[in-house]
Amino acid sequence: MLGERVLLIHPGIYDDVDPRAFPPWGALTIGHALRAVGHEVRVLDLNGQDVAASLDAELVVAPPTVVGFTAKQGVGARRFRAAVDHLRAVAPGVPIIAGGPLVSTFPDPASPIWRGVRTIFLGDGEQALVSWLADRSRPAGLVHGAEPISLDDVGVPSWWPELPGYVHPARSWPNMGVPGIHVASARGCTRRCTFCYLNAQYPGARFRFVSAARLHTDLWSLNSATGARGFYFVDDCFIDRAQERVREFCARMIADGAPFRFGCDVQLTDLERYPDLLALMYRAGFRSLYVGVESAAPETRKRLAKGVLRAAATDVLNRALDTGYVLRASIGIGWPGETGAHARQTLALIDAVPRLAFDAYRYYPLPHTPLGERGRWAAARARMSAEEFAETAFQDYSDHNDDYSEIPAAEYAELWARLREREGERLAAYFALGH
Ligand code: B12
Ligand code: SF4
Repeated sequence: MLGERVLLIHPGIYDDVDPRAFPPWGALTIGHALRAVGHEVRVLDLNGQDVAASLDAELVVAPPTVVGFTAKQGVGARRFRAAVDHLRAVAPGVPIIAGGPLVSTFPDPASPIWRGVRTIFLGDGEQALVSWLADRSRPAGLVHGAEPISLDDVGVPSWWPELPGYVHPARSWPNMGVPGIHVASARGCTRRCTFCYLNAQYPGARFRFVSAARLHTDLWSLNSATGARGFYFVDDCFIDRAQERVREFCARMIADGAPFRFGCDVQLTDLERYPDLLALMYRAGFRSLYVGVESAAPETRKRLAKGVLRAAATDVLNRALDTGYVLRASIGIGWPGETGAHARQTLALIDAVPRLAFDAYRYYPLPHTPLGERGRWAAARARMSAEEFAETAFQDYSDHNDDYSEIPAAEYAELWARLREREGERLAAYFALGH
């Protein structure tokens, strides 16, 4: 029964500048679970690679008996389709399966997006895939994932021999000043912003995490396997509601003499309410924070359920900067109900905090999210054919925009151009900071 040769593929995006910026953690955690029960696992990250040529080379080196994809919206979905179509042509007998966030967004196995795919898996893949491989009938269609009983069973695995290639030099990590790597140590989030994919996540968006003790051990293992001394958490959420895990993790790192540097996601309300926690995190080695600002207008923030600030956002951001952190934020426009005045409030916040770096995007309504199910675009989606709806999987925040706001088109174009211009300036300044 055991001993399958499983090839796990991350279709990736075209990123010629830095194709090894993010390890394919979904594939690596599943690979960890499959290896533990005796399967052979190889992971292929196609980020920045030619899809067909890379697949052909892999099929020669190590022909798999099962191929599994991490499927994501946008460019990743286009490359996923290209890879599936290629495999169907050159290796028609090999069963193809898929998991990842795109399954939560498009859970109908009959959707054209899954053409040629035998089974799709909703949610956490580790146990679901182990059970599926153990079942000789290899059930087709939709399989509901099962959460690992504890994420400590998965941890932050360092088994993949290619991980050292994802370590980037100190100059890539402003304010951290050590060679570092992006890592994933949790699932879900403590919040429920109305635009967020986590509302549609299966089996649930409950915040689950690798314990402080296990994380501490695994980061030392990663350090010895890769040489990384900086760890930037890609987790949607690092601060648990009771702050037990984050505080225990900090205590362990302080006891070790704070040998590593860290970055993680936070919310504006965290910066406002927990200055003592930020100070503790700083002592433990945290230096870089990614802030989910999204908008500065209170009306928009309320619609997005981003939390209410009592102090001015400018003061909140400046205080964190003065504590010694560098901040990079995610900031969008085109929100439902947003007016030109609201978007200008966001631009004003950016102008008022010159040290704030940020990534700009235009709102895109994800299906099954509270905001994405409102109004005219949800109605328009309901009228689409299955083919047309599947095509929307290829759209994402960066390259597709129907403008869902109340801002007149010309003003919207101008505001977006201003946001992009500032984004470019701030990111350039951010990376020029060095260490
Ligand atoms: C880091 C990250 C990135 C990195 C790239 C990371 C990389 N190499 O994977 C960067 C910054 C480049 C990036 C870019 C984008 N991203 Co992104 N990203 C993330 C983030 C924050 C973490 C991913 C991660 O490592 N998770 C940890 C691992 C352990 O979880 P996982 O991959 O989901 O894997 C689990 C399950 O999904 C499942 N699973 C995964 N693969 C497989 C395969 C099989 C066979 C099975 C059975 C199960 C299975 O099992 C795994 C373990 O339980 C997620 C949010 C999140 N928390 O997941 C968003 C997320 C994946 N990104 C998303 C999006 C939309 C994008 C962009 C399109 C956005 C944009 N336009 O800029 C781009 C382009 C990416 C693309 N594919 O086209 C969405 C996907 C939405 C969707 N419904 O598909 C997410 C969910 C966030 C969101 N805002 O909605 N992203
Ligand atoms: S804080 Fe981020 S990950 Fe959590 S619900 Fe809001 S947008 Fe989603």
